[in-house]
Amino acid sequence: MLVRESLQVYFIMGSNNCRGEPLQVVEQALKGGITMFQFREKGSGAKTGKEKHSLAIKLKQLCNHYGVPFIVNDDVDLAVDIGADGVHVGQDDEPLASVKQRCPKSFIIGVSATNSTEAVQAFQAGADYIGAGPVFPTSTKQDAKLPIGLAGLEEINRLTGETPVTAIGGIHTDNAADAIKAGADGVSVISAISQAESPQQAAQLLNKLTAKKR
Ligand code: TZP
Ligand code: MG
Repeated sequence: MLVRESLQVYFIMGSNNCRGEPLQVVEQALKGGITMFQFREKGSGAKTGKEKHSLAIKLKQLCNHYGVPFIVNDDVDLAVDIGADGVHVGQDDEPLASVKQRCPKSFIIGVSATNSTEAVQAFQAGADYIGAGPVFPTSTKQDAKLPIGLAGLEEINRLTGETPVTAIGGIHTDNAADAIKAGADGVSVISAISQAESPQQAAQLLNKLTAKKR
């Protein structure tokens, strides 16, 4: 599947983001129709070392079973080691050129951009997709930059040519469709699914709200 299509409902999660058991939450999200998954194990209480490695492998197997790409946040070594489908890096992580050198050609490599300058840099450096945001206020990421709003998202879309863009930050079922209208290829969410009463239903609804006539 093309990266653009896989971005439709991009669920991002670490063990400290969910109410229930991580494997169960991700399986429900997969059943509901997420189209990409990112393992983002960071922040207080996050697993490290062997525990992180072992959870990553289990989640990767689960995603493989549902045919959904499994992306690792930040940790290029882990992504390569376990044969993930890709890796996602932020502005303060390893530079894209070096990440590309260390990863298989088939890897999907995503880059975060918090403004249009960063987005254009990521586009020029050959990112496979750009995570643009935060679009709306979020309490999930403590050090998140100021929200760029739908206007900021539109601008990033306009300046980054054919590079697929996913909207991130404060995206829920009430504003997911607006992000698509602003030109995003899909939405990236943590709490909208991980904290939902039913992660499966939340994923299902997000899938409906972001479906485009392709
Ligand atoms: N990057 C920008 S905002 C954000 C990340 C990882 C957090 C998104 O979490 P939520 O709960 O979907 O607002
Ligand atoms: Mg990062």
